[in-house]
Amino acid sequence: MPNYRKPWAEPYKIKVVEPLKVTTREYREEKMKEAGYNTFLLRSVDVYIDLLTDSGTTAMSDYQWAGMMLGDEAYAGSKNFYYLEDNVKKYYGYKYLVPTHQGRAAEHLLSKVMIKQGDYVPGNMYFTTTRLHQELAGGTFVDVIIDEAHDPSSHHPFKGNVDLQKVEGLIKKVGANKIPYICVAGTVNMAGGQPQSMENMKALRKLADKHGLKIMLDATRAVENAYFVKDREAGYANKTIEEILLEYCSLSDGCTMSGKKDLLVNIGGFVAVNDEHLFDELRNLVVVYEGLHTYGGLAGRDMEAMARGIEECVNYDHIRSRVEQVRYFGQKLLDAGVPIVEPAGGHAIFLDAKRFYEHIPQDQLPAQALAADLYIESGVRAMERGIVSAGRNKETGENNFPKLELVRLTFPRRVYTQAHLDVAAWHVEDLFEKRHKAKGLKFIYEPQYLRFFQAKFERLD
Ligand code: PLI
Repeated sequence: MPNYRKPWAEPYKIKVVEPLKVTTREYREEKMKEAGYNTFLLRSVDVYIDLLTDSGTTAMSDYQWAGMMLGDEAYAGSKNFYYLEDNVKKYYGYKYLVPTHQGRAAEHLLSKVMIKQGDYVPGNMYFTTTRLHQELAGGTFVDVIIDEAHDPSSHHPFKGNVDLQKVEGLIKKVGANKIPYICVAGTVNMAGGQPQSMENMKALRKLADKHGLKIMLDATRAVENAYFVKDREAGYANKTIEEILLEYCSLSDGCTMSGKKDLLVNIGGFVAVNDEHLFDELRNLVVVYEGLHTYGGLAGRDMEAMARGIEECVNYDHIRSRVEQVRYFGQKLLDAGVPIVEPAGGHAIFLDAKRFYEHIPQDQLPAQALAADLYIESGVRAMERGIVSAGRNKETGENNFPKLELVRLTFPRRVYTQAHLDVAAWHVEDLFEKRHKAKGLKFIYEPQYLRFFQAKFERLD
């Protein structure tokens, strides 16, 4: 037997390729300046390895592409909708489905239907679009994630867990009638792609039942969460991903979904619930904002691809390679002493900009600067997840100062090979060695909503 670790490989082979453009440092410096030091404003043709997001950037399988040809583009009652509905029931367990064009559209509908002015919505850390829709509907988001989630060096295996005492505290303070639902995500994107344990979700269910509260799941990466439960939680090693996913969802009353992540599609989402009355309201509202309730802003072919994506994403070999690829990248950085959020998350590795650029204070936007510098040095595109993403306080208008000041390197599903990961890791390590030269940034343009997408910056001298 060889004396090295048994290797694993991506469980697919490549049938179609898309060439990558290699550019010079001078070219990228110019492009970054033009983009106002915001990686969202770069053109993707100028990017070498694109780790901006895992959202909609998936490579679909031949099975999904074949399904695209079976799109039933009827305005009403498309057969692809019924297939999707069957698969949502079978794999996620929810009774009623309302398709939407993507995740934030599902959040929009759910928030509008469930939240009233003056309500409070507890959640295991905010997500940008989720919180904004809750706020636009008149609610106030309250973070109830465990404290370890805000500590990038904590090795807690389930940093996505809800702190039940924080939820109890909120119920005591505002009363259960001011809480339309508890919003739970697994995995938790902004915490570093960290999972929630089944034990924690079960305990939360008990607490919610005691107070007559609903739990709404952000199931966008619930399959990745299921992989972590199987890998880390006692009693789950011999259960299938399908079994774990069903059990997890059964502890909630419904979900919002961005199909652009776990479900391996380039566009699509849905909201799914068990309560018939709530379904009725959602189905009524979807026709206002998205389209008829049997397409919700999607083409028939998109629903077909998503239905097939559900079947593929629960495959153990797929989800293992997906999460292990991320872990592999994280381990390379750790071995080189680069500060990252630990343990590695499900979809991304998050650089800890507070430790990476120790000399840049948070109000000089160290994570934004780090993402810009990484692009200039290497052509690798990442994303800020710190003070810029956290936006301003809805009442005072002051900047929110999140404890986590991160740069996210996010891995599209089935797109890059281990060699791409090696190249990207090498560049991060190289930048870490030169970190002392880095300078901060300041805003020169700040949009009102979700400012990180379109803001522009200038270098500080
Ligand atoms: O990008 P959407 O509208 O399909 O989905 C919004 C959304 C909801 N929940 C979670 C946990 C997300 O991660 C999410 C979108 N995430 C993006 C775009 C990302 O880059 O992480």
